[in-house]
Amino acid sequence: MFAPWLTGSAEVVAALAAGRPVVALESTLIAHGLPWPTNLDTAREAEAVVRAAGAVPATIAIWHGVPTVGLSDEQIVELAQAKGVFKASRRDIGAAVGLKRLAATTVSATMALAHAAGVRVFATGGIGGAHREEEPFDISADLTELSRTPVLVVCAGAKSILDLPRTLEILETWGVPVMGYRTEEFPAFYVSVAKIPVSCRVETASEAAAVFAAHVQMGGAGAVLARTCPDEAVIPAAEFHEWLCEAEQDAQEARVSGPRITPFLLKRLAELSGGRTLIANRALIVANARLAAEVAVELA
Ligand code: PSU
Ligand code: MN
Repeated sequence: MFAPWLTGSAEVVAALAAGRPVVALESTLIAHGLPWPTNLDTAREAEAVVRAAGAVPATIAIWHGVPTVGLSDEQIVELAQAKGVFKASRRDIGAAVGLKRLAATTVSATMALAHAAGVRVFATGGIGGAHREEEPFDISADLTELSRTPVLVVCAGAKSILDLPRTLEILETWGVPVMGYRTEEFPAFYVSVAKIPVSCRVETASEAAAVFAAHVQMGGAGAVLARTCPDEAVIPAAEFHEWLCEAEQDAQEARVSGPRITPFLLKRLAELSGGRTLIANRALIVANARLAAEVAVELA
C-alpha cells in the first residue's frame, strides 16, 4: 500500500494499516499561497478540524528530498517560515527528490503522493485550472492529475482568478466528476459560486463518498467535491473583480508567468482587499478540511 520511497509519520502509517480515515493536506498553500503567520494558523486549524471529525491529518511535502506524508508540527512551522521553498507540481517531484530540495507540493503533486501512500481523500483551498489570459498560455497540472489519479479533492471549486467555464470544460473532457456539496453551481473560491452547473449535486458526505467510490470502482480516477466559501467570509463578485483586474495588470507589468503567477495574484489580492481574501481563504480551507474528514470517515 505505502510506496517504499515514501516516508510517513508513525500516526499516518498506523492509521492506514488499520484502515482508519486519513485526510491529505497540501503544503503549497502554506509555503506560497498564504503569508506568515496566517499560513501556520490555517495549516494547524485544518489539521485540528480533521482530527475533531475523527480522521488523521496528513500534510504532505517533499522534505529535503524525501516525499513525506504527515509532517510534524515542527516541520509545518519550519515550512511556514522557510525562504526559497520549491513549488513542486507533478512534473517537479523527480527534481525535488533527485536534488534533495525542500519542496511544497501543489494539488497535482500532493494527489500523486497521497495516492502512493494509499490516502483517498485530500482537502485544499481551490484547485488550479485554465488561466484567463490567452498569453501567456497556462493550464494547471492539477487538471491532468485529476484525470489520472484516484483521489477525491475537496475544495472551494477552482480559484476565482481563473477562467472557470474553461476549467470545467477541461475537467468534463477528461472525465472528472465535479460534485457540488449542497449546490448546483460551481463554487468559485473567495466568491460564492460561478453560474456554471456542476456535474452532480450531493447533500451529504455519505453521498459524496458513494459517488466517488462508484466512480473509482468503474475505472474512473480523480474527482472534485466542491463546497462554497463559508457565508461570513465570502467576497461579493463585483468587488472581487475590480481587485482581480488590477492584480492581473500588475502581473503583466511585472512579467510574471509560470508557477509564480498564482502566488503573485493571491498576494496582490490580499493587499488590494486589505486582508479580506486571507480571511476568506483561511475559512474555506478549514471548511473543506472538515468536509474531507467527514467523507474519509464514510469511505473507511
Ligand atoms: N488553494 C489555496 N491556495 C493555494 C493553492 C490552493 O487556497 O495556494 C495552490 C495549490 O497547491 C494549487 C496551486 O495546486 O495553488 C495552483 O498552482 P498553479 O496555478 O501554478 O497550478
Ligand atoms: Mn501553470
